Amino acid sequence: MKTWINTGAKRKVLYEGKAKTIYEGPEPGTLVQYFKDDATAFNGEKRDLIAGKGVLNNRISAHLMTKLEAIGIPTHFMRSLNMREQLVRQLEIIPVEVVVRNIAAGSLCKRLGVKEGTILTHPIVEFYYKKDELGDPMVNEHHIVGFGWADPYELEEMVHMAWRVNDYLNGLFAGIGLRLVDFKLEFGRLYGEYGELYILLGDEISPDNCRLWDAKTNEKLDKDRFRQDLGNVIEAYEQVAERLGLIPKGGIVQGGSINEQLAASLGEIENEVAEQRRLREVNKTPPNKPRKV
Ligand code: AIR
Repeated sequence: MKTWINTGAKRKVLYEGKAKTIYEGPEPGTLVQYFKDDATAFNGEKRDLIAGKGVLNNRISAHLMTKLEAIGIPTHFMRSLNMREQLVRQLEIIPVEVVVRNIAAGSLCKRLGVKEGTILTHPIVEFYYKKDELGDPMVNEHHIVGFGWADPYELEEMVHMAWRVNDYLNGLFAGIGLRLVDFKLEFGRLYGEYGELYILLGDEISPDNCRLWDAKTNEKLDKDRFRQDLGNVIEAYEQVAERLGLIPKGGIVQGGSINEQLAASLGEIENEVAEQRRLREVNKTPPNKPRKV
């Protein structure tokens, strides 16, 4: 299905993030997520451009969200529009990041002195308050409910979904020789045609917010290559996309720039299950106005 989309200069920017720009979507209740090549770490202190990262993350996230939707985890992803953009449902963002850890790495090691690579026999769920000015501080269930960021039912649903995502992605990545070390999820609210509330997975799932290690060598194939100056950042992202079968062998970035023609020729990814979801916002579109789908 092709979507009318205004790629001209007049399209309204709703939010300018560190790695993505959010534009107004083609119909009410939708947004366009544009994946930039910008990479930042340590709350934006370290930054660089990594040619092709946006294209790879757009594709990887579209694929993983579609897979999750197919096992009954509702996501905001509707379909990819082009190599850098995807159409998503507009959600009421819940300002909480949910992190799941299977293997110790990153801030867990720093905070608790655990050795990197330690297998966590009981995977750990952590919460962070989404607030750049404060550097996304760690919080617990009481902060989330007490400050009204989410109610107890919503929180339970988010944690339940995070466990399911962890189980599913662990298996999916194991099948292509990768260890899912940890990842971060974001959620939002959506109201159905009868006013019922859905909690949907939002944001993206990509090597920008998952730690992925090669199962045999433990080589890091994620954003830690950038954070820790390990080099070959784009090659690592390409490795993940290639193993998922999303780009041809040899990659789409050559000599520091993306092969636009090759990238544009990759098929678009569509989340058919999500497209069928009946929602209040979309149904509010006046019937006499031609739908641009
Ligand atoms: N994450 C957390 N905030 C932003 C991101 N991308 C992700 C990291 C890592 C996991 O959450 O990419 O996969 C845990 O991060 P950390 O820094 O708390 O160890």
